[in-house]
Amino acid sequence: MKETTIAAIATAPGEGGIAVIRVSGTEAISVCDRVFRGKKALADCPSHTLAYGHIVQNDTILDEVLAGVMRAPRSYTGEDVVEISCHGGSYIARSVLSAILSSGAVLATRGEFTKRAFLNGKMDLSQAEAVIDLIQAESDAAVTLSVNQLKGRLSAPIEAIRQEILHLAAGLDVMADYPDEDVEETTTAETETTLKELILKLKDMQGEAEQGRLIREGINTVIVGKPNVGKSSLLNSLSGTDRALVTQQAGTTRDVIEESVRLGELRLNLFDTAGIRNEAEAIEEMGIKKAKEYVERADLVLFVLDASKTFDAEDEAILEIVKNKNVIVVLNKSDLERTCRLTGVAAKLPQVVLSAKYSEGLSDLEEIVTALFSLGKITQRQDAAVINLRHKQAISEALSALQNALATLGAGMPTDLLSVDLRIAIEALGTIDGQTVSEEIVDEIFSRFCLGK
Ligand SMILES: Nc1nc2c(ncn2[C@@H]2O[C@H](COP(=O)(O)OP(=O)(O)OP(=O)(O)O)[C@@H](O)[C@H]2O)c(=O)[nH]1
Ligand SMILES: [Mg+2]
Repeated sequence: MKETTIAAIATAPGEGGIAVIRVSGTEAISVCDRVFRGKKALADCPSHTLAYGHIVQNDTILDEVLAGVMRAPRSYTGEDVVEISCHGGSYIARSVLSAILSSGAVLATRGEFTKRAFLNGKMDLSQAEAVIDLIQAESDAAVTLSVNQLKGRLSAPIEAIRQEILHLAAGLDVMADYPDEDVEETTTAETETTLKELILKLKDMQGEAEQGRLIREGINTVIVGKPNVGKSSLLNSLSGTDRALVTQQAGTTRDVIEESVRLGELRLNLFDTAGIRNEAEAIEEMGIKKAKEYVERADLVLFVLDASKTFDAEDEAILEIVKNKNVIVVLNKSDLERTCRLTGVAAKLPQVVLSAKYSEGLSDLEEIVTALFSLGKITQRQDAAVINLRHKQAISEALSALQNALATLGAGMPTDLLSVDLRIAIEALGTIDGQTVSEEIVDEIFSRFCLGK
């Protein structure tokens, strides 16, 4: 089937110095030549050169442009590509695009340029996903991680692991097919060692993935504590807003308030909750129930105490709710005289002394959060790659298949059973760079792109 030639405006909508119309496909150059008037035809221009000229439709000059010609396969999509830079402003860009469409191109769908790049082998699927992440990245660290993924830092190690499993599976197949032959035997002990190594490697990648998620999507941080300790003040102080209502009255916050804030290199998705106390009114009870639900899904809990009050049984009760989480004890109201003494489990938790009201000590909090998630390491590591939910699922699928294989081996079961597990792992890892991924998933991924990319 002959691929169509596609075109779209590649630059952001709105006013701008220039706008770029990108055209890709076997007919890209001839389609553009039908409306381009320059010293010579684009068909006669060498690859990777710019030609000056005009876009003309029905004898009317639409705009003065520069057209860049990139011949296959040395282009973004791997096909012939023409990029026409015209004057900015959506009216001009749209009329140039419309001229190109009427001379034979069709409008590109979302992500179609990048999808073609993938289908033509210019990048693998995880690299294509990195393009989306890069467009949507919000922090420097997230940009670095996406660029790494774009360079193939994720697919290369995954592919290496996949190859090792393939090798292992092939060895087992040989043994199954020629049980009596004196072929080089993969011994059970060797297989076991290899499996264990592979499992460790995948677990490592999972850990890295988790950190990648925290950097890109932010750390889900729930602020809990007794009423009136300054939870809402902390949210306001960290976000530099008056988003949450602060009063001297205990029980001010009734519903969960959410605000995303930057803390140095990190992004925290903060959730301010209702103060937790034993003798709460019915309406407060609902808020408290919600607070507990949020704690369950939290990556981090900021347990706020009033440093000028004593640590009591109610605080102990809250600690009981959050104890399985990453908890930082925030001793707030450091401007007042300190009477709070932490005892027992609480004394062993990481703690920070600060004043939410006067925004003092916030950088100490940043330091502790960074240390707790060892994110300092990952933001500085230039070779780390971000892993999205799809990659994560593929890795866990492969991981549990390998663990099954190990168990099968341990139970002394026949090796062909092992092969089944290995195939599952190979299949799962192959979906990461798109070797074994279904068309549906490919379409879903590219539909997340913006037009013209
Ligand atoms: N002195 C001092 N007062 C503070 C500080 N932080 C908060 N406060 C005061 O403590 C009171 C309660 O603050 P909030 O932020 O509303 O406390 P909360 O924990 O959200 O309270 P609830 O929503 O009722 O659970 C207010 O009067 C704040 O001004 C601080 O660092 N120092
Ligand atoms: Mg509050």
